[in-house]
Amino acid sequence: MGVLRIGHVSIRVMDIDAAVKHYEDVLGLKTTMTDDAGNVYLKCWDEWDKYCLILTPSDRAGINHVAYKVQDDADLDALQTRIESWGVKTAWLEEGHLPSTGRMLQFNLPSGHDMRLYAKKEYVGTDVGTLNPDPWPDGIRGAGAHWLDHLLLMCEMNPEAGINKVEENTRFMKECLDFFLTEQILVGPNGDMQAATWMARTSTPHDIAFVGGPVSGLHHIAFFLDSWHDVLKAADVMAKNRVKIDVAPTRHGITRGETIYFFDPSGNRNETFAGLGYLAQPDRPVTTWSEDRLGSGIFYHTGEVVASFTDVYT
Ligand code: M3P
Ligand code: FE
Repeated sequence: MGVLRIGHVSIRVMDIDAAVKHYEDVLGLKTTMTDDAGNVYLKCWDEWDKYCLILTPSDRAGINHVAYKVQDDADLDALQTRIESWGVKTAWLEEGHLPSTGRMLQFNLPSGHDMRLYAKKEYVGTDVGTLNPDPWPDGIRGAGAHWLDHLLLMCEMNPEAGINKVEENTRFMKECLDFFLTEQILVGPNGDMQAATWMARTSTPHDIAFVGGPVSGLHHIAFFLDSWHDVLKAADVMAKNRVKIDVAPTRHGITRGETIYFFDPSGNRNETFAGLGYLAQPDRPVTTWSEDRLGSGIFYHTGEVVASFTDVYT
């Protein structure tokens, strides 16, 4: 009951044709629908609901909203009560507000990000089906991403002014949506300030992450790959397609994930992420990264944070 997983993310792109080409040819998503406003809806081959990504034509990059799927329609009413009593206003977006999608409960995270919950989205099935399926379908393109895995939101953090939206979001996700904390970076003179958190509802190390920064925004959306080899192959696909790679294949200490960071043509950061890391459970002890070792948490091999990695986001 409650939140199942990340359902979709809606992002802004400046050149819709270039964006569709990127998400189809490089990541391997397929367009499943377009609408009159020019939005394009796409899904990965291993997903069964109609879309996980909405591309919206705009004059700037960044995130419009992220939506999580809940199990039952009645969960939305129960969660509304909890969210409102926590002190966050909610609104209903009626069925059909987004095509092929049931009613959505809309609210803003303490960091200001637009988040939605929904229970219904049109079922279209995976590309391998459900009867005696092959392990992967014919016609896989590009990196062949399996599914939208997580996103990382940059949240305003200004300790001198007493502002830490990472901590507020983390508390909100735990107290209202039953996410649990898997990992955190603690900083400050007493080492007790959350500068970043990773949280889960599934059994993977994160379904959402928050990192503190000067302003709120989108750091990246991540797509799941099966193996380290698939990550390496994805980098080859990116090189072939002249994609701007931000961080070449490496490993995170945090989550143990194998990763590449790169940009879509509008400058939205993407990640291809492999490895289930460990069995994430609500009673698993939380992993903490201290300020002096946070570089190893982010990039385990070099142990060094690249400035552009945390400074550049949309
Ligand atoms: C991940 C991940 C940052 C760390 C990012 C980690 C932005 O993206 O998937 O574990 O500091
Ligand atoms: Fe990530």
